[in-house]
Amino acid sequence: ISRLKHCIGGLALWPMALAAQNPIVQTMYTADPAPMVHDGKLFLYTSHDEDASTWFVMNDWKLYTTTDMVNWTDHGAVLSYETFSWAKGDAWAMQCVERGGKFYAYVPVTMKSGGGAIGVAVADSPYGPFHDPLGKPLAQSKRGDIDPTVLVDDDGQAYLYWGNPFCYYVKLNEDMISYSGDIVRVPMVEEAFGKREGNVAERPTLYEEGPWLYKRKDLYYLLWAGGPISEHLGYSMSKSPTGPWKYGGVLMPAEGRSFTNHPGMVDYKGNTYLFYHNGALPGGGGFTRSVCVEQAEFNKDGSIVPLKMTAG
Ligand code: FUB
Repeated sequence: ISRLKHCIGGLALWPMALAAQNPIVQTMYTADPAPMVHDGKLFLYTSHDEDASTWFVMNDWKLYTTTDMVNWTDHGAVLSYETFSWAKGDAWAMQCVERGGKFYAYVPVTMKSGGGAIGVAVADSPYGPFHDPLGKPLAQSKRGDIDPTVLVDDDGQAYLYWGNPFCYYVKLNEDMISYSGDIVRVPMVEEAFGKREGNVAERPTLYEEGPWLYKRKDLYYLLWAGGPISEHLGYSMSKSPTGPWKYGGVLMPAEGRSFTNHPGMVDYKGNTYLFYHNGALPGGGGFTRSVCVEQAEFNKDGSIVPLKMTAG
């Protein structure tokens, strides 16, 4: 089914209630989808590609919502790198989670002093307004501080993962804006992230960036974008939120005009959805991307049935 999406007064919707069509957002370039379910609604935060051809130009984060996975409402930009007084740009992949009625948006930005860092902004509503409670970064390693993902586990402990080319995690405190203990570097081993062929000096495994922490029953999943060259989506599984991780295989092969991809998985109304991005819109490419979604299925052993993009 191929139909054009119409935009009426901030409402991005399909003319009839039909099956969802990819890309979800056809009115601008969006990337790095981060779904969150709250109060019966699916909130989809995305980063936003300005129309650029040589490198990422990304200044703010957008919000779209749905209750049927078909009709999406466009809420515009809900957060910008300017929310963080210490940041100078690069509003890359974020994730928002709810805890105790507050909404915490974890973001990567480039600092005015140079280098990347993970910041956190807080709001009383998923629509914002978000403010920076710290006035400084939440977490910083030695390098590659991008792509934060957060899971609040059933026992209340929250975990923050992030990083490229390394994968790090910390245990967040109950306030969600501080952490305890050291930043831990996840062992980059073949058993956890698969074997990379070719030049493996710095990246011995397939892991590249874009971790997404997801829990289903008693199993934890770390979804990620993998290399080499154009990114595919891969995943690792564990019985614990801190590993050891076991490589699960390719979740979605590299395809299409975007050299990056980025996973976001969520359960909604009895189904599980994988959000990702590609360059499917006209003019689409590595710096002009579009968010898409596929329904995910699981095998009895918990492994995920591989998916293909339905728009390239
Ligand atoms: O969107 C900018 C960067 O590209 C993200 O941080 C990565 O995950 C990749 O999608």
